This record gives sequence, structure tokens and C-alpha cells, in this order.
Amino acid sequence: MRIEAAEIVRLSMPLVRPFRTSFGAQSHRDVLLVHLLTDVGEGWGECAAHEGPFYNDEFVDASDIVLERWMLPAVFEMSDISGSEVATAIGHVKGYAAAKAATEMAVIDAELHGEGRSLADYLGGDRDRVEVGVSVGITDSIPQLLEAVRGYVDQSYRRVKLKIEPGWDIEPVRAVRQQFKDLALQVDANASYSPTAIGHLTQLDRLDLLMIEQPFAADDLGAHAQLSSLISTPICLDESILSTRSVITALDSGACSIVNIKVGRVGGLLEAKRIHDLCRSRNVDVWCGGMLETGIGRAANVALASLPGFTYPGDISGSDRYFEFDITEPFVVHDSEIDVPTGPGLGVSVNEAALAEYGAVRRAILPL
Ligand code: NPG
Repeated sequence: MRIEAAEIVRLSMPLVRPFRTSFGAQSHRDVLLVHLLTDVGEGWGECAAHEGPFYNDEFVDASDIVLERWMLPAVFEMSDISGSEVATAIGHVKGYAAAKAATEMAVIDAELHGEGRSLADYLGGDRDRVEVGVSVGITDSIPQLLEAVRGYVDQSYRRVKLKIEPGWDIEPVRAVRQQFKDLALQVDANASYSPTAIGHLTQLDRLDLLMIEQPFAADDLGAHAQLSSLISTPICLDESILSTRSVITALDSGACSIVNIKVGRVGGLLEAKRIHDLCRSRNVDVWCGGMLETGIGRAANVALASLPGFTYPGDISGSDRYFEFDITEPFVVHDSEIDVPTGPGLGVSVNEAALAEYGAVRRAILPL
């Protein structure tokens, strides 16, 4: 396949309500899309990086520069490229996993359009629908949190993830557990605790949680292993998981027993699949994380989550959980499930009018 033209598309999508985590509150999503025209069809990829370097060290303006200056020229230079070769073609760039993932996603999408094959089929998905959950941000009060959770339960979500941070943990989570006895509940701290909180966090063990996600710093596997040895609730890692290698290190050190896979954190769909395969071979449960993606990244997440080793519901809510309208056909949740797209590639089409309505700025990166 030959790439004939590439553009970077930037837009800002207001969130229907602010989303607060331990690393800040967001009121809009600063979106970067990679759009390729090739000799076999067009392809789209979404960069999961956010406005600031607060979840990890990548941020979207930096991803933009790296894509324009190094990644897109590197794939453009290859007279014949396929999705499986992208990681090697841009592997000389250190870091920038979300930009890498966007590049690979766009190439794979174009390639699969040429073949008339869906992404789920290409990755080895084996189900038509995936189980999903919703992530609920930190609120100003416990009544507000209970109201937010009630709203999502009423929309059929059966699994809820609560964001926690020092000062917002045992009490709010206990309040939700008391009111929603049968709800599948898990918590996510986004690396906001110091290891001195290990004793405090053991109290979460009584709240019947599916898992506790990333309480400590990304590079502190030891603290995770220590907490894990003290409680029966499984520990899941997110920020610590950057590649297949880091999964092996984390599992071997006893730091986690569940892995959150995010395409934009591990550098692409194919590395995400390799992590899935490795975990499956070791009987380790995985699930698909989310980073407030538009319909493009969401389509990729849904396809990935259709692989057999994804045994917990993904952070893949309906498009309406974040956006008034999506830039593709919306993903809709029924009975806490989302249908896996079956069309070629990502299986969604980009709505040019929606892009325009969000004031998208399009920059041609490579010559026609
Ligand atoms: O529904 O897409 C979603 C968001 C799920 O909570 C979620 N994402 O830490 O996992 C996370 C968190 C996140 C948000 C990560 C923004 C990075 C940026």
C-alpha cells in the first residue's frame, strides 16, 4: 500500500459535563486525528494524548509536532507499507505512544478498507458485542456522586469505575457500595497515592470491588506488590503498562493480576494485541481502557475489546457519555454492551459536517 496524502485534523469537543480525576478537571477534549489517503482507500487514526502532560508525559501539541516532523514522513517514505510494518518504521522515535498508535491505526484502517475486512476480524475478535462500563469522575460531594452513578445505572451500565484520590476514597466508595449493592464496582487512583497510604488503602478490601487500579506511581511496582500481598481485591495496572516487556516485569514482580490495555499508551493496536496474547497465555485478565476517544478511537477500542482475553468490561461508554454529538455515527450502549462494528477497517465513517461544526482545523502534511 502506498500513502498518497496525509493530514492532521485538530478539533476541540466540549464535554457534556466536566470530567475530574486526580490529575485535573477537563471540560473539553482536544482531539488530534491522522487522516491518510492511500492507493487502496482512506484511513483514520486517533491520537489519545490530551491537552496537558498530566496522565503521562505525552500531550497533544507535542504529538502533533512529532507526527508532522518524523512519523508521517517516515511512513510516507516507504513506497509500500502495511499496518504490521508501521511500528518498525517509526520505532526510532522514543516515546510518543499515542502518536505512534494514531499512525498505525490510520494505516491499518486504510489497508483493511482495501481488503474489505473489519478491524475486529483482523485482530482476532470473536464476539459481536462487548461488555462496557462507565468511568465516573471525582465530584464535589457524596450526594453528587450518588446522583451521577444513579444516572448511569439508569442508562443500563452494570459496571462503574470510580475515580479516587487522597481525601476522596473510602467514604465515597463505601457510600456507592451501600446504595448499589449489586453493581460491579472498581476504583482508579491514577497513581495519586504515596506508598505511605498502603495501610489506608487496605480498607478498600471490604467494599467488594472488582479491582483497584494504579494506586501508586507508574514506576513503583514494589508498592503495588506490597498492597497486593495485603488484600484480596486484585490490583490492576494502567500507567505502568507501556509494552509487552513492562507487562512481564509487572506480573513477575507480583504488582498486579489484571492489566488495563490502552492502545494509546502502548504504542498501537498491534502491541495491544501482543499484550492481550501474552496475558491470555498466562491466564491474566485484561480489559480495555479509555481516554475519552471520539468515535474513531472508540471504534478501535471496541474492536480490540472483542478479543477473547478481554474478560472485564472496558472503559468504553456510549458516545453520549462525553459528547453532545460524535464525529462518527455514535456508539450506543444497550444493556451495558456495545455492538462491534462489522464494516471495513474501523467500521465507522467520519462525518465531515460534524468536524466542521466543531471547528476542525485541517493541515496537509504530505504532498498530494
Ligand atoms: O471513558 O474513555 C473513558 C475514560 C475512562 O477514566 C477513564 N480514563 O485514567 O483511565 C483513565 C482515564 C483517563 C482520562 C486517562 C483521560 C487519560 C486521560
